[in-house]
Amino acid sequence: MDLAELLKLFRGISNGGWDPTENNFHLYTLVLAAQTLHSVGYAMGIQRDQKLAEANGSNDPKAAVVAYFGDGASSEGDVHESMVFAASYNAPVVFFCQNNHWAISVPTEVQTKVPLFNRAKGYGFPGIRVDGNDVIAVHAVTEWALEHAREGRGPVLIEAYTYRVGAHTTADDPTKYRESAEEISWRGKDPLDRLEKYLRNEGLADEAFFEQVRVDGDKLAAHVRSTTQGLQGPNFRESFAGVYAEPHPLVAEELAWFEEYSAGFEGNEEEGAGN
Ligand SMILES: Cc1ncc(C[n+]2csc(CCOP(=O)(O)OP(=O)(O)O)c2C)c(N)n1
Ligand SMILES: [Mg+2]
Repeated sequence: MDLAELLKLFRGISNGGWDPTENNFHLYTLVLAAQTLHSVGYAMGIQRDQKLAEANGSNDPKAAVVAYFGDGASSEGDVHESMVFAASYNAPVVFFCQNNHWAISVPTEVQTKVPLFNRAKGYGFPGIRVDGNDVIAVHAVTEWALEHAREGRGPVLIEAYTYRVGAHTTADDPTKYRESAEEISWRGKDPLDRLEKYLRNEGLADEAFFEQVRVDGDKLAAHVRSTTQGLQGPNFRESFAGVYAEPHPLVAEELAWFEEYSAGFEGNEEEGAGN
């Protein structure tokens, strides 16, 4: 999907923003780890649909779900519950934990006393640690895990071992809680540089290819910048309209209050209070 479309959510302009069915890509949840529960529920739905389809003689390719979450998110109860359910129902789901060593200022050692992939053993399904800075290895492991899930062999936990070289957000200052030496050593393992070196060494891509990648990248960046900068402020009425499918008196009451409150911002844009 268009990255600029996705950034509407980050700008607070949209509560979701895209149609999950269009690209088979679900909406983000800002509530850490909630997506693992959604994924297992969805995977259990797939499982039931497939049983019905097979009973009706269908030979359609089988589907599975991948749920992405961080090392910090792995401490949430939601992850535990979803792994219990995934194992109990042998759900076609791949849990992909991006262990980038940090959850804002909290290091992974605080989140877990064992390597994260080992947790899968306790739930009764395979757990694999992969070098998260090795693009090809991550792709291969994900493909294997998805095939495992699609074939009805149950869930898999992948731990992609990597590092967050930058700050968590623009409001975060990593110099307050970690040594820059750690950052520098991981910068040397940059996955893109590494892939480029590999492709060059193996003679799999020539200079023209890398030049094209640079041109495409610059074009995409320019598109994302101009589209994002051109986005209008949020329409707060949409937030109220999306709470329930049917009108609800309490929502209507709260919207009326908010409209009155917004109207108090004399001289500002109509949407001023919603920004
Ligand atoms: C349930 C919940 N608690 C707290 C937060 C605030 N929060 C946002 S990101 C974050 C850290 C996430 O760390 P990690 O899962 O390691 O993901 P990373 O940012 O490293 O990709 C926290 C605590 C939240 N969004 N949801
Ligand atoms: Mg993290």
